[in-house]
Amino acid sequence: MKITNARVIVCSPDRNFVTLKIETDEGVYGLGDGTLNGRELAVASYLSDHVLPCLIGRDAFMIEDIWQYLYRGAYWRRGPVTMAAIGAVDMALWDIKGKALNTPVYNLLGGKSRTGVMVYTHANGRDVEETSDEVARYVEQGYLAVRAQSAIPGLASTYGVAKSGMSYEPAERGLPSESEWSTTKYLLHVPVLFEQLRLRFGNELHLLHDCHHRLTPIEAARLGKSVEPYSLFWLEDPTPAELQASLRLMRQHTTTPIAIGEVFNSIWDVQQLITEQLIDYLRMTVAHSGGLTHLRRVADLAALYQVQMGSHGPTDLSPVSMAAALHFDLSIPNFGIQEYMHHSSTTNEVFPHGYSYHAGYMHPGDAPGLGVDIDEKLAAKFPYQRAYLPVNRKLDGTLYNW
Ligand code: KDG
Ligand code: MG
Repeated sequence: MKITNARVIVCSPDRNFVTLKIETDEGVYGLGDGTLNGRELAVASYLSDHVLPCLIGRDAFMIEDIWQYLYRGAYWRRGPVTMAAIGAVDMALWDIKGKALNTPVYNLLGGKSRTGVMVYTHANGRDVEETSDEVARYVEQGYLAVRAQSAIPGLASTYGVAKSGMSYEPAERGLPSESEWSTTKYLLHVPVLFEQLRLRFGNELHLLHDCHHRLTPIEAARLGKSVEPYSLFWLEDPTPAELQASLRLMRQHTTTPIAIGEVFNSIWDVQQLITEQLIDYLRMTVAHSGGLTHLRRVADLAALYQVQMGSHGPTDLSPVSMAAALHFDLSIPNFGIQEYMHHSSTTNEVFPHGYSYHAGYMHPGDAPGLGVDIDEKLAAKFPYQRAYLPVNRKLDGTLYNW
């Protein structure tokens, strides 16, 4: 089955997405997601200008060889733009193979290891009470796990918390806005939030929290210790982990489980975190980690060290990524939990899909391939709009870790 055409579709149905469509001489096509929040056009150019011309005429079934060709052949390895582009190609090829063999992608990955994929969703609010009411709303919908974030008293805006009356979306249209940060205020506030949530919801609900890389290792250790009484499912991105060894310090002080990895792209970015058992959950995602071909290798390494996978699944990955993640989660042995933020109805209309949610679990569906399509006519009505993630500064103006 030969690749005859490949093109990038950039659209913005409420937010920007980069979708790759690969077509073959047998009429079967596949979709891949190459969305990199705030840097979308860099991936689109990497694909259109440098990768796609090399794909024409290749055998679409040679997924491994094409992966190695794009990774090793480029000379310049790793990095989010490169790995998102390779990820998009890889996803599209698994989609094609599934459709050609008339089976869902999870069957190509070894078949189901479980009946459903436990997901967590996001509750956030302007104060503890509003966040708590959001958690209650999701508990009513059957969620078994909820990530809770609340605005920090005394700060004008907090990343990860929606503006009043709007659903939370990480990027904002236009040039980057700036948020304020105070570690002192944050460390005082988070234990109060979780104390209240445990009082209201008891001990069985899985509660998660994202620090968005804001703390130094010793501050992260302190936070991990102070929330121990509230048994978090995980504390995410407590400290930026480019310096993987810094997690040793946190580990020495707390038994709160740690999740890291949504900004990482290759097995080399997490090797020390995994082999020294410095984390409990790995957040790398199919889209930004070179696709299913590479993430499977990462997951296998993680399994040797009892690290479970807990993939990133925000709205800034398209439904194509969500589907790929669910096929992956359903099949791997060391699955932990999957993030699930809800796409807008316009996004869902542009990307019709077969995955579904029921009582705390998701399922990718049994359609051949990934089970997602794109309505190109509708997508064309929503052209790209410049958008960025906010920039973060301390109260004295210092540009701070994000
Ligand atoms: O693009 C960045 C967002 O996806 C990220 O900030 C959201 O931290 C996030 C999460 O855990 O979903
Ligand atoms: Mg996160």
